[in-house]
Amino acid sequence: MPAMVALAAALACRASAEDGYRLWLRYDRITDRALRTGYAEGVQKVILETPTGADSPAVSAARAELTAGMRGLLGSEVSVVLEKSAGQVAGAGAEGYSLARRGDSAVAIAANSDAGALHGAFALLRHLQTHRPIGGLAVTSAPRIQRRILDHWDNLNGTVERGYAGNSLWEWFVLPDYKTPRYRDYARACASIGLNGSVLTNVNADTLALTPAYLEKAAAIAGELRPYGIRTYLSARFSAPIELGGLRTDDPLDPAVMAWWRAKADEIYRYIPDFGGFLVKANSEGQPGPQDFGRTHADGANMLADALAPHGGIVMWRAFVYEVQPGVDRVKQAYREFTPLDGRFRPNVVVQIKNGPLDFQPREPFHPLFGAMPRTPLALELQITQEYLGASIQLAYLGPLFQEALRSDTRTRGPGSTVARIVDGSLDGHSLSVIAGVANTGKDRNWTGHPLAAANWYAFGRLAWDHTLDSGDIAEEWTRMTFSSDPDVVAALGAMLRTSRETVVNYSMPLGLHHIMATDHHYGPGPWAAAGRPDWTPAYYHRADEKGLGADRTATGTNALEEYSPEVARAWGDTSSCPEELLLWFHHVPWDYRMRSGRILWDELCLRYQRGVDGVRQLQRDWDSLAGLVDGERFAHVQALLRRQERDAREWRDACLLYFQQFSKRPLPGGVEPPEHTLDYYEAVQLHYVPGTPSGK
Ligand code: GCW
Repeated sequence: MPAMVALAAALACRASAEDGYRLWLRYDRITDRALRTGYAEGVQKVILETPTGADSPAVSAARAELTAGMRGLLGSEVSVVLEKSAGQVAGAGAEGYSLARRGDSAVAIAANSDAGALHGAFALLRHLQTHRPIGGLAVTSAPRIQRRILDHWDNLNGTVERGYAGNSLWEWFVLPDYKTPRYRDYARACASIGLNGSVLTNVNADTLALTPAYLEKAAAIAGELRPYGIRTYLSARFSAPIELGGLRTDDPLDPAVMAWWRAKADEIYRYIPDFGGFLVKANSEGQPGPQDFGRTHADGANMLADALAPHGGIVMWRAFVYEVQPGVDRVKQAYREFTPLDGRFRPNVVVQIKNGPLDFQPREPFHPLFGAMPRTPLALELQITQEYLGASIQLAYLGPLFQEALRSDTRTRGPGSTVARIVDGSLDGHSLSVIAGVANTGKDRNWTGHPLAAANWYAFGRLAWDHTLDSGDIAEEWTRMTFSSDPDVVAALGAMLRTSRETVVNYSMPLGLHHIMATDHHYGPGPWAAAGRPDWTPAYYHRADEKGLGADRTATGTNALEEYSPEVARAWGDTSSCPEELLLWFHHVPWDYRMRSGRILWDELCLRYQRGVDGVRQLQRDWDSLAGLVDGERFAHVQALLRRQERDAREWRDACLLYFQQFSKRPLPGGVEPPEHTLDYYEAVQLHYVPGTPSGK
């Protein structure tokens, strides 16, 4: 081959090798020779100990992964053998595993199920990928939450609501005939971080998904996910009996409606024998539901639950409900609707609640329903896709947000009544437990758009498996697996990931501000925006006036605090003990209020916005320091996106400060850069065709 052609081929090969497709499952050769040799000697053989000791799709997936992984990481062949385990593996639960040395040259992965063995295989590979010692290898791990699910807001036409990584992964039109290899790779990625379920379709549901033709397609996807222990679920549109069945009603207490759903459930299980169940958005944002017939959420959920129960399916009934009700704060409504129903749901129903009472804002207090329905299993819904944190254009590592949500102490049953313990069922003794993350995946070659956004998928899975893990440690693990274990890379990228979410909070909605984004597409600032409904209008939330800023949710205001435990309400109800991060969520605070820094609110607000911009510049410096230490393709991509993020951050700062300055009538304090344009300029900014936007203008 002529030299130039060879060079071009080599470059092309290198470039495509680092396009992000392999995610954290890269298995590139470990360059540290001593380490590699040590691993190769210590892991010549892997023994999979399972209850049957027999082959199965999950076992062969584990074998394939170990073989490819070891070959890649170590350049050596590993022999994988099966053994029947002697008895229960203590501490491994149904899906967990234990890893231990067997003599000098083998490792045993013991599990109580084949899925557990697969999880163990991924754990062993992770162990090596992150360069941990294998000397005294002794790890036992089991998931704390039973169902760990990705919710895809994917539409049957291929678009993804709030999806920023291209079209849907599911190629409905060519299914069931063609099954892209991506389905397997998706399943591998999910299984490798401990996930075990996928809701394929958007909660703003299309009844077409429940027709035989589409069930056949869904069954084809289910078949690809199954070997990796990933169960398939679908969203269900409540009006399906009318739309598909030709019934005159969807009244959940109507025997014909019940019979229709029973027959539909039976049909689904004929296509997908291990179907997980339904996710339902009802009587929310225009979706049909039981209230259309004067029935309750419990009536609706129970009717579906009864249809699924004979097959072992569950209903995940969302609590994301709000209607314009004069005098009732939007953030109070779900609590008012759902708490009276506690104890009235079937055992195979979970009520699925977003982390905060509003809608996935950059920071929210925990949702007051957590702890308020002890007789009902409550699922936590987190948003992995960055609807309000810069889409897949801005870097926001969400591990800290997820951790903050999970560790929030509701105090409803004394100290330690954390959201995590409510969700995992341990606080109230529930056996059904669910955690869901709204996926950020799409057909982009690198799966998640921003080359660093896959860290959010990763962090969700790891925390869903074990909510006691630290999000900073998870960031480091992901960095090592996805980029490199070079200490400079680990330090710089680790710092970027750890700080990025707070940086986004600072330049967009600091100090508890919320819902001040642009209408509809939600990308960029819009505190002035005037949408139709009052509760879609930023002023409903920021309440800026000449006196001050923030929503009064104390007893003198909407009293949303009354929905929290007395301890929490007391602490948050007083500006002096309310965390400053939540101050403007709960209080209307005078512009000259003295903050803990000694500065007045206005000055502090300005400096927070500036800190956000400075934070992005720090991200840029950190990333630039990695030139030559990470591959050129991802380096250039992230560098370009950070440039855009810096511009976006300045726009947020300038637009919001100019807007709020109309009310505060105070100058910008020292240290805050003067705005580039006038307020009119920012108010006139119009973005078009922002990805992931339902109306798509
Ligand atoms: O966050 C809002 C989104 C909607 C979404 C809705 C929900 C799927 O803007 O796009 O609809 O929440 O969670 O149901």
